[in-house]
Amino acid sequence: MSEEMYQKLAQAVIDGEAEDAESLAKQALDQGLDPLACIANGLTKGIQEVGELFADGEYYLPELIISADTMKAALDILEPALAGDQKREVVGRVVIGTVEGDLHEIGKTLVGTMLAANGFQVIDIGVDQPASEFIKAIKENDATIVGASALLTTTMLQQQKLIEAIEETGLRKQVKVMVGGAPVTQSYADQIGADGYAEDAISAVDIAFRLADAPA
Ligand code: B1M
Repeated sequence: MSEEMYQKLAQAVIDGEAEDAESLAKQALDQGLDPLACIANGLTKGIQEVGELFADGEYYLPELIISADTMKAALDILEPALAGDQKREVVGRVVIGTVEGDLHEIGKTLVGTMLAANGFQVIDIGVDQPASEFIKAIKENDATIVGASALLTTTMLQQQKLIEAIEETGLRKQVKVMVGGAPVTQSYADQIGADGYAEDAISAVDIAFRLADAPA
């Protein structure tokens, strides 16, 4: 039954049917399905397929936008169920955002939701954020971890610029840097001097616990 639901959720994203996606997300919760599994095995599979259709020239920008909006509509229903799962004391304060020049928000938001669900206080500064905004938020919130997401090969360079800017402002000892996003790899993270790299939202939680020096 769950496999069928995952496939329906994926298809709704591929077809850009937001109302279907919302009602499927509600049904999935009513049926007691794990919201994280619905996101990972349903919605994410769908948006990945959309990415491939776009790369193959079968989908254009409007379809990409409609499918992304469809995924967000279903996430709006599933994410609160994730966040309600686990309540703990605040483990650390994380400033998270997507780097300058990059408008991709879904993965970054999902990582933020998973961190919040696992006891981190998350300050999400949004997309297309220059290093100066990350730094402002780190200072204002006395953050211990900063998370920078990048989905484009062109914008992942901004993650390095962010680390350099943090060093220049003398905050490097106070804050650990975690990077992620589809084109980012562990070796790139090592190369730019990041403290942690996570491939997906689940491993981001483990990495954040390690960076916070707290037991998972
Ligand atoms: Co864009 N886009 N896009 N796009 N888009 C990609 C990334 C692309 C791979 C599609 C493709 O060609 N196959 C391609 C990048 C190519 C490249 O650089 N190598 C691409 C392109 C080219 C573009 C434009 C340039 C298209 C154009 O205008 N011609 C343009 C750029 C705009 C800009 O940013 N300046 C563009 C625009 C868009 C939309 C705005 C239409 C839309 C985003 C809408 C939105 O977010 N509100 C969009 C979408 C939806 C995609 C794809 C299809 C899906 C991205 C997504 O949401 N995935 C994407 C193809 C793909 O990724 N397969 C694509 C689902 C999400 C859950 O996964 O974001 O990877 P993801 O996040 C994961 C992990 O990466 C990780 O955990 C998350 C959860 O598991 N993670 C972190 C992410 N951030 C992390 C941070 C961490 C740790 C882990 O620590 C801090």
